[in-house]
Amino acid sequence: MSTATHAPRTGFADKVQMQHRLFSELSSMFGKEVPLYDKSLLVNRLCNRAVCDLLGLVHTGFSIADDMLDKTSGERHGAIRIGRADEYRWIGRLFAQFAMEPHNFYDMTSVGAKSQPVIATAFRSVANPEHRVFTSLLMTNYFDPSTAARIEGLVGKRQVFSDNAKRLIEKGENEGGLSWNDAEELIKEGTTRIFKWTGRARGHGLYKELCDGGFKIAADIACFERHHLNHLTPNTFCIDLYTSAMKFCLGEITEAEFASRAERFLSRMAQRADKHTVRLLFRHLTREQIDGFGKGAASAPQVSALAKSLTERLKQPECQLSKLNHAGFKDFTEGPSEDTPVLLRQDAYKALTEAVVFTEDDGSEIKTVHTARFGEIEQRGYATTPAGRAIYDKCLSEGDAARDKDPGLPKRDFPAYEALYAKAFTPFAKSLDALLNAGTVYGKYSATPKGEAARGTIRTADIHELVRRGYARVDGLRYEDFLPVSAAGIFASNLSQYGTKSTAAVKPTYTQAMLEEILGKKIIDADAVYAGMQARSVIDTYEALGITSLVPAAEMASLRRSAEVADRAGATASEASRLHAPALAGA
Ligand code: OOG
Ligand code: NI
Repeated sequence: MSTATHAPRTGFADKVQMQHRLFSELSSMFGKEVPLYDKSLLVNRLCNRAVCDLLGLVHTGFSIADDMLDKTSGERHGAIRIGRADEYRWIGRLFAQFAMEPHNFYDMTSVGAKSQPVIATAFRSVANPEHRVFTSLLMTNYFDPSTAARIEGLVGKRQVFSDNAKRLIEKGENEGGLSWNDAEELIKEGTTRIFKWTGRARGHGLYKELCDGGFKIAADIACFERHHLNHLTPNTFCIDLYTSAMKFCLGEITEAEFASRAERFLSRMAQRADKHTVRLLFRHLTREQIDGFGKGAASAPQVSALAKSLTERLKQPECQLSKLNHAGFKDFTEGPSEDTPVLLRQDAYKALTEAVVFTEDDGSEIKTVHTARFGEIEQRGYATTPAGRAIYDKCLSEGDAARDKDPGLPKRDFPAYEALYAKAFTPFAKSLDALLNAGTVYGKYSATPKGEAARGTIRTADIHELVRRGYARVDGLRYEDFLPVSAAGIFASNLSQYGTKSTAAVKPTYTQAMLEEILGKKIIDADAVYAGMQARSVIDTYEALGITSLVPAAEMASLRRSAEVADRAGATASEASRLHAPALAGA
């Protein structure tokens, strides 16, 4: 397995900085392709600014400059869908040049009614990722042999990676990096060719058959000429505020309704946003900076004023989105309930209907439309342990079932819907400390000066007790990946099309090993890395406090085994270097 070696060597561009440049350029490309996306970034920035103003009241001394706000709001994930195994391997090699490695295997062919004919992994940095790309591969043997052959015939003819792009990737591999000139050229290959939407397609007959059969995803892959970005998802500090703002700007809810929601969301944020929340949202701030903030408060009139001023700002002409091409916003947010800060919450405006031109084999052209690309938003919470994930899965299915009984509720009475959905998630603790104590999320521990001063007198190695006594402190680990079920929901709900069954005589079984073979490298198990990061931090804390001898040998050995997984993947190094790297990501 390759490790994430992105320390800048002489003459080479830093791979993480290259990654920021790539995503900044992809965002500009996508903003030109999809005006609604471009405008939604402005809505996101205005909402995030309102959240920051609120946090400045609650935590005195907290403030965020515009460039930092843009950088933090500018974290993104993209989604692409690939048609051929050899293309998939090139994609893996391309992302490796940007220090992005495959994390987790997602078998979308076996998620029940939401199944799709694709398997996937997500490319991201191992340590402190800011960007990710969910990358699917179409499985043609999910289909009957004749459809499979027709799909293969179409995708077999295209060349997505130019010879120049391949040459640059090979150069980067052979030499261990790229100069900034080469890096910029490779980024340009991405934004002018590999990920670009051209609106040109082939095989209209197959296209229609696939769409009519419920396989819009397959049609989106098989008939188009590039790995066009399906969506590019920015990061929000308060997804409820953002989604309501989008609904207001799209004309789906009234100004009065938005203003009242904004007030409600901001005031509950004021109550809940403790120092851990600030740490989760703003990872460029050090623990010391956050500890230095004073305890303030946001009074009801202050919250109300913030909500009013945000409402006014959203009324500017730039935020009038209803005139743009759109298909409305989803009715509810995917993921945990709004009061449960784990994993991630996602929402979206629905897939747009865009003009396309099919060129047929005889050279004739068919002008029609295609509906695939949508606009997503996300807010990330803490990474769950396997125990936490099991609780999540159970809560999710209860929440889904409750919603399915009254699908009109989110639109009819949003607060009632929120309460109904939150009820399903009551088994989850709501604060970081409670989540950690319950063993449902991962944390990163460190010794405090008070703990170091107490060396020699400490009689417990219970990590939670050490935190309670002030000898250690903890940060939550942010969840950096995707959810198979939520990802399937994302595929399905934005297309107004549910999943589809295999049309092969027997549905094939797909494994992680198959995708690793295609990639030519191992896929990193993200859960093992989260567990390893926690284990490494616990070991370091014990050592700093001089209490390693209090820990049973078997437990210590198991911690070390776990920590080695994270060390090997490169997840426990280089945090300091990243945090001090200059910000390059644009809006
Ligand atoms: C990818 C869907 C997965 C997410 O956010 O869960 C995804 C796709 O639509 O191609 O992006
Ligand atoms: Ni997505």
